[in-house]
Amino acid sequence: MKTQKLALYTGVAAIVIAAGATTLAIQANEPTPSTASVARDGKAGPTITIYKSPSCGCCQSWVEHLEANGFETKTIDTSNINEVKQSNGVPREMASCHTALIGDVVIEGHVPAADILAYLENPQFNTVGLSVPGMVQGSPGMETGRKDDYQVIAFRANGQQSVFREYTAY
Ligand SMILES: [Cu+2]
Repeated sequence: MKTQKLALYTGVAAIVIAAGATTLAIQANEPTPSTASVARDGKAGPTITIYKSPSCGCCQSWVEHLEANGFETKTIDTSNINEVKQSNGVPREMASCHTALIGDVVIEGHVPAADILAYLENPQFNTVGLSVPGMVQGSPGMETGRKDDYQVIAFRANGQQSVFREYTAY
């Protein structure tokens, strides 16, 4: 009788240990694959809406640069891009070919994807967004072979500007 009881207890203990080991294994393995897949397929990027003229080729190239960096893009062709700039607080001296919106953040012109992500992580107080004014050769979407120096500008609606990032000899 005594021996039978002991055998029963030992059996129960073995089952509990086995179940515990399975739970531990699941907990240890689960977070790793999901985190890795988010980073790998690059689907975690922000959603951006791009307003551009239908005939703007460098605008389209910039959209592709964003997509290659994990952004979800929505392109809206418009024949009145200046109106989009005005209604979103883009000063005339900040203007470029296309205007893009991420929520209420304005991205004007050929701003590199990395700078957009850095700005979104750490938005600057009272700024409207970022701009690369004009059409700088060498900036993303403007790969002509020439690489001119340029600045990414954080701008305010009142016209104040600060240099967010500078590209020289890149
Ligand atoms: Cu352009």
